[in-house]
Amino acid sequence: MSSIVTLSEFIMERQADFPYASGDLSRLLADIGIASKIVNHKVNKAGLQDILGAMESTNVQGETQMKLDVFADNALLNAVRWGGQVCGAASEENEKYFTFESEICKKSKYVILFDPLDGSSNIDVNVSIGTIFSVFRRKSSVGDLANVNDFLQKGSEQVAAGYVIYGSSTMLVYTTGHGVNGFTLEPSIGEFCLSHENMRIPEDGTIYSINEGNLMSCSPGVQAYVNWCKQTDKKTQRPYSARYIGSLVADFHRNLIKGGIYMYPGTVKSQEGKLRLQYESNPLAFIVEQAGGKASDGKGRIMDIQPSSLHQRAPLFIGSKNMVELVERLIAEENN
Ligand code: AHM
Ligand code: MG
Repeated sequence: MSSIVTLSEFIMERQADFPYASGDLSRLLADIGIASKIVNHKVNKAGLQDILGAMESTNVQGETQMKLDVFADNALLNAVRWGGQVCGAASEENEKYFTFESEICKKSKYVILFDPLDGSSNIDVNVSIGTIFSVFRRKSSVGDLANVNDFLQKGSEQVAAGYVIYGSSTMLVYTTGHGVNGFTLEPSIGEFCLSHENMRIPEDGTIYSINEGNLMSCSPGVQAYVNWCKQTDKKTQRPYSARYIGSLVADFHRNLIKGGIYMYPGTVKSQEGKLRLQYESNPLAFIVEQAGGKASDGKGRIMDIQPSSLHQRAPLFIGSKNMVELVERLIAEENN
């Protein structure tokens, strides 16, 4: 039997690859692993504990928050605040970012941004949901309080990013810019164990994921691409399969493994689409690029966008390299 490598063992092994690393990032990743186990526990029990249903409060995007969103948000915030490896945190569920005032936090080098429970409208119907996170080195001086510039950095500045999918099994997938690795939670021992080493996304795929109900209000380039996906062509194995769960982490995870493209384009009503650049698109973009894929807003690289506000949205085309390049090309052609 091959030996099992747990997330903590793997993180520690990898830290040894960087001789000057202080271990702070490793500890932060371990804290996130622990928080996600707490969230996982709650997600699995959701049906039993009457925790389902909308709370009174709505989040900054005006959407109804589910109770589990609040729980996951608190679990992550507490884990990173008490872990002491970040000087601040921003979450999709909160309008303002948090600065952590303890001496240990003020002396830390990093900030974290996260979407604590993405796809939460799916909780009620037992469909996979996820947590997404993104870590940056702070811009402000070590010892000071975090400020807004720490959170408004381009995705290309990320030092780590990852997601947890609460699905038929629970998995944590992350990158620190040296490839992508996936860990499956083994419930009997309560540990994430290395299950998907050095994940690579196929350059081409046969799956396209988009909320096609919106297609008529998408740009002609996006419509042209979706129509192309549906045409018959033996050589490119078309028509492709349409697969849309409506839960970004789950749609992304499937396409990462099988090859495919996920799209949330701008629409007439919402030019910038729906997804948030810093909480959703950037972290997944970092992962997909590290796995050999691409992430674009339809015109250029997601991770090159300079954010100007904390909850900014951007169109997203993410997945297999050749698929993303083709949709970019069709968008450019239609625009000319
Ligand atoms: P959320 O952050 O409020 O959960 O919204 C993000 C979710 C994604 O998980 C999913 O891909 C998308 O919204 C689905 O949106 P739509 O229902 O418009 O297709
Ligand atoms: Mg979300």
